[in-house]
Amino acid sequence: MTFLPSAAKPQGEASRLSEGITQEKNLAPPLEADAILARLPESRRIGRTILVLEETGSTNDVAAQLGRAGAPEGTAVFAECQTAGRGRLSRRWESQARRGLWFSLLLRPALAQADWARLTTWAAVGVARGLEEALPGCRAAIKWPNDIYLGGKKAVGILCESAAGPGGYAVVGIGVNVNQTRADFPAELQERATSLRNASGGAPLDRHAAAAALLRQLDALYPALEHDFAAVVAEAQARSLLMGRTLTVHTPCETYAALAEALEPDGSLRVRCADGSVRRVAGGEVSITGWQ
Ligand code: BT5
Repeated sequence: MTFLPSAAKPQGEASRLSEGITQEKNLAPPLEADAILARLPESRRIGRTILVLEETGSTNDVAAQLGRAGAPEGTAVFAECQTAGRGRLSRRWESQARRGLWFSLLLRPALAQADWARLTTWAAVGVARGLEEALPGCRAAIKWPNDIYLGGKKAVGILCESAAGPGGYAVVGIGVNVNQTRADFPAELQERATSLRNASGGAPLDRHAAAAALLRQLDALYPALEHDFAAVVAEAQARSLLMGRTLTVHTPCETYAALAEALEPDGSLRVRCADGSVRRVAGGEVSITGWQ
């Protein structure tokens, strides 16, 4: 708790804070750090320390504050509710209380900071494996670069942020829809978003087991970030929703149509334009033409 930022409400206050929230929310078992820790291997790096907050603005901000304060690599910050959960370009991330897993990992990869961009691909593959462990039989697909889809709908968003320089750190924020029903999502997301519960046919899932599956898979894959990134990229490509499809690519400078060909060794996307030219898309936004 030494590192706990002032804006974050620790879990001990949960019962006092819960007055006035809906009965259904109260019925969902609260997330307990100990119940996640008990399911993790002793040797882990990811999830070495786990903090669960009842409410905060964004777990990415809490993890960044911990990073600046020198907290150890692998610290995981979960929040039951985020009041300012965000996606890329400051887009809103719906983080309904006790329905999902809203968490951020504090990392200090032993790589040149130019290679920290690998974290998005690593997280996408690790989370995809974690979802498949949590929900046996499901198939998790990656919509490059940072979304995970189940049954054609978005179930997870990933937001990587970093601070360069000496003492630099990276924060990997992961939002997993676990127990929402369709009606729990705002109207504009109901056709595009899903949860593990929806994908499994309706029964609520144990969020502790799901959190532990995600952390275990991310931990198991962490050495590959440094030593076998080609295998991570190969798996991301095999899981990709984009390959062989016509995309609309939006960059800050232009918008153009292109065919998704492959992932490059650094995790960026190689596309082929109508005139035959090949481009490498390192960031920005892609949408599949004729799709959501
Ligand atoms: C993302 O951004 O998908 C990254 C989301 C990262 C969320 C985690 S939660 C823990 C940590 N703390 C944070 O504050 N953030 C991270 P992007 O690709 O820009 O997608 C954002 C878009 O996804 C929105 O504009 C909506 O269309 C859609 N969206 C919002 N909430 C959603 C939800 N719960 N499920 C599915 N789609 C959602």
